[in-house]
Amino acid sequence: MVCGNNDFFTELPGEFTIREGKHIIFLTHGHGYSVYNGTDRLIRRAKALGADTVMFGHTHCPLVEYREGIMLVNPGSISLPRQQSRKPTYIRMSVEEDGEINYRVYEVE
Ligand SMILES: [Mn+2]
Repeated sequence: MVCGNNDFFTELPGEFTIREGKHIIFLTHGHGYSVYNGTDRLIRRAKALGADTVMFGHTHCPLVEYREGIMLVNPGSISLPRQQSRKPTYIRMSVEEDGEINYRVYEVE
């Protein structure tokens, strides 16, 4: 877990990277990277950290998109979805035996 913009009394880290399967994943809530204005800053930070995947939140809009060599992953929100459909979403991540990772967005009906 990482600290969000409303987590005022927490020891959670603001961001970190982990290795999973074949990938290096950069985790951040995203509010420090202007994610409402796009993912350019997230991508730049991921590249600087040597990561190939970014997991973030903050927008409450689900996203699984491969751009500029970086996999961008946002599960959206179960409680306060903000994408057009306003359907609660989450992501299931599966790490395959060969180390590849698949992400799939699920909508809660
Ligand atoms: Mn937020």
